Amino acid sequence: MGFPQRREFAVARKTKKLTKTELDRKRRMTWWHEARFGMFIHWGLYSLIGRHEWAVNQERIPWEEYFALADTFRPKAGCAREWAKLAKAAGQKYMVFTTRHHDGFSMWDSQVSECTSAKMGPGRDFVAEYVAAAREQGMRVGLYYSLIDWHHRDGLRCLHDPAARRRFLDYVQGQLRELMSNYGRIDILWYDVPYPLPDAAAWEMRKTNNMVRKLQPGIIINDRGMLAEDYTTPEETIRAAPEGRAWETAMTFNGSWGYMDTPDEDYRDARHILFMLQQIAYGGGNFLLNIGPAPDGSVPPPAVRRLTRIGKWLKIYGEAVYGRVDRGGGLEPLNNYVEWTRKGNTAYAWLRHWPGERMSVGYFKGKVKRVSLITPAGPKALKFRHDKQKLEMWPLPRTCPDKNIGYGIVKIECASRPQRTMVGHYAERPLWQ
Ligand code: H79
Repeated sequence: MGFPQRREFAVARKTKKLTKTELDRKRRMTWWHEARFGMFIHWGLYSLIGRHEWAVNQERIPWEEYFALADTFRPKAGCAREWAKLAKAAGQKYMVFTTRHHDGFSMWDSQVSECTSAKMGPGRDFVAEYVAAAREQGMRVGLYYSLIDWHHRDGLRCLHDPAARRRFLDYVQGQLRELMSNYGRIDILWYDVPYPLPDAAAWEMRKTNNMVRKLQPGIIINDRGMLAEDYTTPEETIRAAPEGRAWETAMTFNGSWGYMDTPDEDYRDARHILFMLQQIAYGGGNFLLNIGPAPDGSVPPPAVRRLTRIGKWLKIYGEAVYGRVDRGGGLEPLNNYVEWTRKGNTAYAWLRHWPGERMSVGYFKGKVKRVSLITPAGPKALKFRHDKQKLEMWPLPRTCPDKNIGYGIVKIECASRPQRTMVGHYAERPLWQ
């Protein structure tokens, strides 16, 4: 697993003058940065197989057999509402739903395909259900769309046959037009796997994204359509994009995007998710955490349990995560148990091991104004003493006030930018290299 490259978290240089394109991007990305944490949902025919969303490809399952699964795809009513409620309870602020994955099964009433959830088995428009549910819970709405299509007759032929490419692009553009026209406001378009065509020109991506933006003026588009667009998308890893570039880590809970009934211990646990959320926030990124609902639409209990605990934690400590968290830099971890996020002149110390009744942070710089311990009952002022060597804070309770996940937050408000580096003492070195 990778972690942000601390050395890359340099402090923002003097703000250069932004071009209009950059300024527009900055404006439309504001809510997204402040939201920080989103829910990814992979759900489709592959969920009925329950062995990863690539099963049809990897196991060479015949198409007739695969699409026959649609006949038994009978999810319960209102499942999308369950996901949206769970996302809200988890403290997630946006959702991204697989409208069509690589298998070519469209989860809405697409007019340009025969393989849809409306025409086949379920007889339902899941995109419509999802969008309504997300909106109802106050979530921003994202749509995932796979460019690769394993099932479409021109999905591979498009590489060598111009007529096939025309048909395939008409299909892709037709589907995107439907998604961008028929479901009200869409906040995010999350492309995936631009295979097999070699470049953006072959995909007609400029034209397509112009159409998308014309239909959805505020939309944010990811970088998987062979154009950089609005943000970079590391998958199953945490790696910061260069300064000035937005990024989002998409991650599974248990190693599969589609439903897979793995044992509880295969799920990344709540403490680790929080650790990753902190790492990502420190690096100025977003976290899109996936669930793979079961065929009936229910969310696997291990994911529900973890998301619920994380949401309970974020209700109390969310200010260290949401809003105008600055890309970090210069706040080095204290051994392996205190990490940081920063908002302007305020540093949040994330304690995943409790130090006892006093806390001492060596090499801390910045004019400290106020220190408080965040607790479920609200903030509690701490005494502090700060000299060249260290910042000392007390009285802390004997044990971590967070009985839910055992992750505490101490808020250090300063009159200047807080910093903790060991330059001049020991060479600065990233912890994870
Ligand atoms: O939807 C989830 C995954 O199914 C999908 N992205 C997440 C969000 C995905 N995961 N891994 N991959 C896709 C692998 C992609 C492999 C590719 Fe290729 C490399 C596609 C194109 C280049 C190998 C070579 C497979 C096709 C050609």
